[in-house]
Amino acid sequence: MIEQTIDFERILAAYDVFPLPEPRRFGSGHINDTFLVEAEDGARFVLQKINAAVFRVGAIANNLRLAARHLAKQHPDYLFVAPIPTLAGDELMELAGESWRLTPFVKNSYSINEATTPQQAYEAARQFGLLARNLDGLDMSRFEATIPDFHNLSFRYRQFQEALAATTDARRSTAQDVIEYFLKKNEIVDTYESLLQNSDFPDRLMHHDTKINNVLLDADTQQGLAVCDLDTLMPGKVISDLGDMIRTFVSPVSEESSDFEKVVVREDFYRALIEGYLAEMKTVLTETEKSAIFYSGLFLVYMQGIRFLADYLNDDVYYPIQYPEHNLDRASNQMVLLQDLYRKEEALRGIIQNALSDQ
Ligand code: GN1
Ligand code: MG
Repeated sequence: MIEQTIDFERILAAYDVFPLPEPRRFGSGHINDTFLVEAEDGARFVLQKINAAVFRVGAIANNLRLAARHLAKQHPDYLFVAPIPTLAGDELMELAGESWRLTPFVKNSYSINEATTPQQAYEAARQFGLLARNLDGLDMSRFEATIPDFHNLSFRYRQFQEALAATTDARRSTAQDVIEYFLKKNEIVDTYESLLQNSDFPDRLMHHDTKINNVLLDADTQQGLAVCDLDTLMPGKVISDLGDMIRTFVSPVSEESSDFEKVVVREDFYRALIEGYLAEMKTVLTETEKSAIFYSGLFLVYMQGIRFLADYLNDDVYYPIQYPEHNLDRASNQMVLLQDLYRKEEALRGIIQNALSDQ
């Protein structure tokens, strides 16, 4: 990738922050450009350029402002990593048609791309549960979709079908087995559509990107400190957050691995994440939401699988790739994970049942 020159000094001057040395790229997000800023006085920040082709930038600012206000009032001890306003009081710094955002770097925190102990899965899930619990009951009519239809599985399935119709014969045939598998499993879309009809399946403010690397852990105690990457904080369904945790916490290797034999559901990590989330959310969830916990893993792994696959069929226009079949490998990785969820369904449902009945 060719780095364009970024006028960091000018952007950061809007915050009265003076970088030293040059900010460097940070983290492993796909969509925004993220930099770590070290300031003259030793303070550290995370600076991000928001991808305006993907996000409704104004909606992000609106949602974070509303959430931050509510949390400051109702849960003053909760660590919400909200954007720092510019000296002019804006949530975003606009320069040359681009939107920049600065957040504090949480002291002594780190993040991981794969969970290596069940305790990490517990701590991370608990952080996402705590966020959802602290935001429970907020009037959602003032929140906006930062990406319309982001986790609308019917919409994602249509995009997949469109990509399939429009792709080249070469890509269609290279991806044939994976395409067939995802088409065959479209019962997951039917279940989604029937869940949406259920009046006991409410909208909630969800994080919508609960990957393990979006949790900050304490470097000394390994306990969860906070969650980050709040661009998709918007109304949605609990299966989004639960599902993306299952998708990214339970396998010893991440979605980036093409060592497919290593893509498996570790039951002890699954248990830890369910227990961590329910430690905060058990008293909040409705009966229908509780009954959809196992389904949430199928839902999100399937959706991410067809998103990667559709992008491969569309010639890789969305997810950055490092080699030609990267998106196909990511889709295969999700397929293998989905197969293992089905294979272990009975045991996993037992884990959920136990966690729900524990006092
Ligand atoms: C994207 O940008 P990042 O890495 O936080 C994507 C998520 C996917 C994820 C897969 C806005 O998240 O939905 O789960 O990649 N975000 C957007 O790694 O599309
Ligand atoms: Mg993200």
